Amino acid sequence: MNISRRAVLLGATYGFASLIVKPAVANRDGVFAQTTAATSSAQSSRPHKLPPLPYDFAALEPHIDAQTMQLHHGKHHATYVTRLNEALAKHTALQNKSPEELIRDMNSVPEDIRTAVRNNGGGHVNHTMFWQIMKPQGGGEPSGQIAEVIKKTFGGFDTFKKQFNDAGARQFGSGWVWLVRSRQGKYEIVTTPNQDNPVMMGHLPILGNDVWEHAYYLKYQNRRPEYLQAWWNTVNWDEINKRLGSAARS
Ligand code: MN3
Repeated sequence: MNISRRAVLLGATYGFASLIVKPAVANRDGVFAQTTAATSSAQSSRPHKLPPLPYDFAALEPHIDAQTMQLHHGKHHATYVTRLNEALAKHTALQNKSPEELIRDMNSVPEDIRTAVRNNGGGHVNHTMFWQIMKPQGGGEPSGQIAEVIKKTFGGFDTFKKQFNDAGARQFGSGWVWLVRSRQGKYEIVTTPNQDNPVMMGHLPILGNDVWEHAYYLKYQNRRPEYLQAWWNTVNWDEINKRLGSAARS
């Protein structure tokens, strides 16, 4: 009885979520569902782990300083992972979901841990992307498919950067600024508060910059626009092109 009642409740919740989120991700959800069912024990993502930084702490100097990277990865991101695992400890049904799956359908997460998963699952997903879309000796002009998207959508890289940086500078308090592919397939700049990720709104994040003070304060203090400008010198366009390819297929 408990099981069937729970199924009904989950179904109702899921149905509600699907009104909001489904159109852009229906195929991908279908694929995920099959994969999870077939290989749930082998593919358990619990406990979630802090991914290693793909370069040295000092590798993004002078644009992002080594101490900021060390604290940002080793303390801030690590804490999101720890707290996500704590939140999921009593919810075995959620333990085989990837962090992305968890946050994509927040309504399916039990209410008692929903805020914790939103903040810490979001923090884990956001930072995992963030380390990957930067690299030593990065930056320069965009290349490949992302260059075409930027030119077609914004007219050119300079205009895109200006709009992105302005949005990041205007984000009040802590949050992120993103380039997303919307549910309608349009490319847009959006901002999110706290550790919210665009998938919570049905968008697919192509790239994003962290505008929490912990991302820049040691070097830039209150000069967030200066950090936003310098950040482009770290961007890994190859990785962003990979993300764009995945988004276009979903
Ligand atoms: Mn951060």
